[in-house]
Amino acid sequence: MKKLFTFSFKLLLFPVLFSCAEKIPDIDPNPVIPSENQVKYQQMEIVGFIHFTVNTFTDKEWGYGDEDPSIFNPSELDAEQWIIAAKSGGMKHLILTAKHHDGFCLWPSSYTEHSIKNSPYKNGNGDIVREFVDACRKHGLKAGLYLSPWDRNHKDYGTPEYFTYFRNQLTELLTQYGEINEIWFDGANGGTGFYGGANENRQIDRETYYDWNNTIAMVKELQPQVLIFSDAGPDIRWVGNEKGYAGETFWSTINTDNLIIGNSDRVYLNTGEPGGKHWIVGQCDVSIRPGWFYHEEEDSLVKSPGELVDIYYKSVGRNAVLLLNLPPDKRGLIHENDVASLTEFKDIIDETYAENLAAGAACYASNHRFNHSKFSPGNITDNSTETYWAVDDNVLPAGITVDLGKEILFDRILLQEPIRFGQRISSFEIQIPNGNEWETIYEGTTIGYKRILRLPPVETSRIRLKITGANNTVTISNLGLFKASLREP
Ligand code: FUL
Repeated sequence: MKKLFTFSFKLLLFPVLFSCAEKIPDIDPNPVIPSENQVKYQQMEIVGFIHFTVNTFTDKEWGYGDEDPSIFNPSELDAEQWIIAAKSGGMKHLILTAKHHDGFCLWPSSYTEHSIKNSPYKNGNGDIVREFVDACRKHGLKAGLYLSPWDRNHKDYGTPEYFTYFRNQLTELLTQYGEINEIWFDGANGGTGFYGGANENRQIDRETYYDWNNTIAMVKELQPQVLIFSDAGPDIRWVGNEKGYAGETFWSTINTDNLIIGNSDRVYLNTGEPGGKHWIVGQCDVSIRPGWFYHEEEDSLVKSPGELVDIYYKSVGRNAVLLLNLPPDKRGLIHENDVASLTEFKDIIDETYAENLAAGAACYASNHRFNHSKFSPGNITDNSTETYWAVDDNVLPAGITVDLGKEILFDRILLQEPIRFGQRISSFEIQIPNGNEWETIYEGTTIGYKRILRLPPVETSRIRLKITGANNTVTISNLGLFKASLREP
């Protein structure tokens, strides 16, 4: 009875609400939603890493910190070549290792002699951070910087003096190079090192040493728009592995109270938590080669376009951002093999997603909010992530059918939620007609910003998305159908 009353009351109110204020009552956002900058970051989908330091010249992955700066001498360094290579792989943003664990600085920091200023590169007058940010800007990419908290060179590492040094370096990077889009804090911290000649093992308390809350506040004060990556965010988070895979169930929400930079539960990072109090974009880091730095013997071990495509589906296709590393070689250039594989990877993705076979298809849903066009079922096939289908509150399960008008063959399904309202869907099914019944051909969990399903080829004239679990009013912004490029694995 009460339900009936609410229902008819809503109907009565409906024309009044729309005609008077012309304001359509939207769905309520979830308690936890992304910031505008986090949405923009997620929309970039593929970003890149540039790992470059003394290791490139010593053939190591982790420099000890005792390297002589004179070994750092790239013969043909061209930061624009990095950017052009990155763009051919679809990257919209790059992150450079301004300082890796060895402590060697790619910019002439005033706080140390262990830097490019004591190298032969440009007779000690070089600044690769500057060359990098300038090249990014010239080619329309966003620039981010990696500053390793662990420093195996610095004599004071482990004492409060080093912490001041670390903050001074952050200040240099955030005040001398214009707008920086991301600061990347690595979790690897503590162990053996040169430490100014002490050659010992030093450990720090990962929870307290960097006074992270205040360090993060300092970074944001210097550049309010900058996004900070670490195991614990606050803006972008590690997904618990360096293989480029997000969990099949992947929530952008998580509780940072359970996270410590460099000491977090990897399984938790890999899935997040539906009721998590913080929105932290997942970022899947992986190198195009076995190592993060360039090693000649890995020239034949560059990941194939097919392997990169697989990683794309396990990162971007699972609601995360792909961070792919391209390490410059001793010349200071991204190697030809890496460029070739990256370019073909992007061509394959572009070929697959060139035509949405569901574009403009008619859609039907048993329910759409207030029966208003703002929430119309057709919004999921209009190729816009700004429009969305939504149902009335508390309608679950919620089904929507896409009528393709004729039999269509596809093997990729792309689903999107309008994440400005939060992440809602926890379970769904994909169904196709089988006689008079709907047959479920796929069962999934999360969707988020983007979920791509890889299926064996399906031929049908109608497809139904049935949302069976959600933490708030069901809404979907996009359903796309695609046929994979024949070059896809
Ligand atoms: C790790 C580091 O130890 C690796 O050298 C690399 O920088 C990778 C992205 O993060 O934790």
